[in-house]
Amino acid sequence: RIPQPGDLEPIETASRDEISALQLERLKWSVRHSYDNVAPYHARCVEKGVHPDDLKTLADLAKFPFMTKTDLRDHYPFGLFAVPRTKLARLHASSGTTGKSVVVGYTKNDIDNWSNVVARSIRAAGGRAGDMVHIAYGYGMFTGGLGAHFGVERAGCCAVPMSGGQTEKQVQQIMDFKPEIIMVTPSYSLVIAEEFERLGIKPDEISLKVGIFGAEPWGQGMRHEIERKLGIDAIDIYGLTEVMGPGVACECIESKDGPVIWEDHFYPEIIDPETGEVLPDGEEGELVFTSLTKEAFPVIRYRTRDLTRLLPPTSRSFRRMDKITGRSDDMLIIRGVNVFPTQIEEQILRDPRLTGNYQIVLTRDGHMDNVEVRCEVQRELSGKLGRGTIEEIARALQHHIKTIIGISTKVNVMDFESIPRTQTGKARRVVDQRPKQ
Ligand code: ADP
Ligand code: K
Repeated sequence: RIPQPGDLEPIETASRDEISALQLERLKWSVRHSYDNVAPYHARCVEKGVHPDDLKTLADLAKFPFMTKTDLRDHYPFGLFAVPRTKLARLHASSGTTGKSVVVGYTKNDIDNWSNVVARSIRAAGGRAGDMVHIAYGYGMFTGGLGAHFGVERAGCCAVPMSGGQTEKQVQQIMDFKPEIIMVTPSYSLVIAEEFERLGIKPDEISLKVGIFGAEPWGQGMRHEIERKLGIDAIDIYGLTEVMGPGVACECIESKDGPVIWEDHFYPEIIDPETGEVLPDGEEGELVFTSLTKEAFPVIRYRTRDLTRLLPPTSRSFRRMDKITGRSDDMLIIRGVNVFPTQIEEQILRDPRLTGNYQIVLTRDGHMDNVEVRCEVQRELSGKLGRGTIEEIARALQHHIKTIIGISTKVNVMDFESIPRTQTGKARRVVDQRPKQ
């Protein structure tokens, strides 16, 4: 399923000079477009004493102000749109994992560009025209379902618009229709995989070859778990509503070394989240995006709050991003130690007896934060392990979390399916029961 040179668009293998030249030309247009058409952005630039004419090189972008999620909320619903409402073709809203949702808009050209980058992502993941794609991302205001859908059709594939939920029906349909590809959140893919297990269907009896997973953080351990349970290649797709939706970046099946950023449409920077200073490639910080072609909802230096690094090109001419370690607001500070749920996930999945379903429950006892890690044994072991083995699993995990992450936890190894499953997409990994400050 590795794409051949003829399957790629010329820009995917262009020289870095060609890419930079295209980026600069588009960047100038995008900054000018925001400045001229988005009043709050104009005001922000005036306040900072910068003008679109100051943009002579890509590095000059650092002089321009940031945009944050708060800006979107402050100008809810349409205050940051750059086109009149008669030019809009569609609205979406963020799923609101954190706080109130935000609304974004697209022109017909925006939908066209979005479809193209999702189609490119599907090809990068090993999809080809003629494939059937089971889409289990939620349809609706969430960008996942419809974003994937239009890309699937653009790639010349057949879309199965299943949406989330109804797990038994998902599995039945996959068995009946035999799609080659599934697009879904990693956490819901595990729920689907468990339903196959329950029915006694083996990975090699499942038609799926490739899964394209995004919308939430997931680590290498989770990748291996999903690949093993569904018998597929698991590919990472990244995106966010404010910048467009899924398909801002996607991994290539031949290298599986982090999502390739579609840099001809989205210009990435990594900044120090404290100082706002731009960091060199390779250093970890907050990912910031500037849209290069968007008409309805351009974003200039939008702070994603996602933490990662920029990596050099490998399978394509574009740079890659490392797996997201977490978003800055997902970060737990536990007795002074910064912890991301995915770090705990990684330790859990070192033990093949445990599933990728877990929950971190935080409580407070006086001034002490207590952390309970709830995890589950695999279906075939459920109810069959002795007390001693369960305790041994818990002790080993506790020890790994302590020595590698540096926090003391109480580990609760539970029966299979003790932890609630997501039906609609993103898993709820952290249950914070600490009193609000
Ligand atoms: P919300 O902010 O309400 O969750 P979105 O659905 O737009 O709304 O979610 C976008 C966010 O989802 C990203 O900023 C990132 O934190 C997360 N995300 C999306 N894709 C991935 C991925 N492949 N890996 C890790 N995190 C991801
Ligand atoms: K999210």
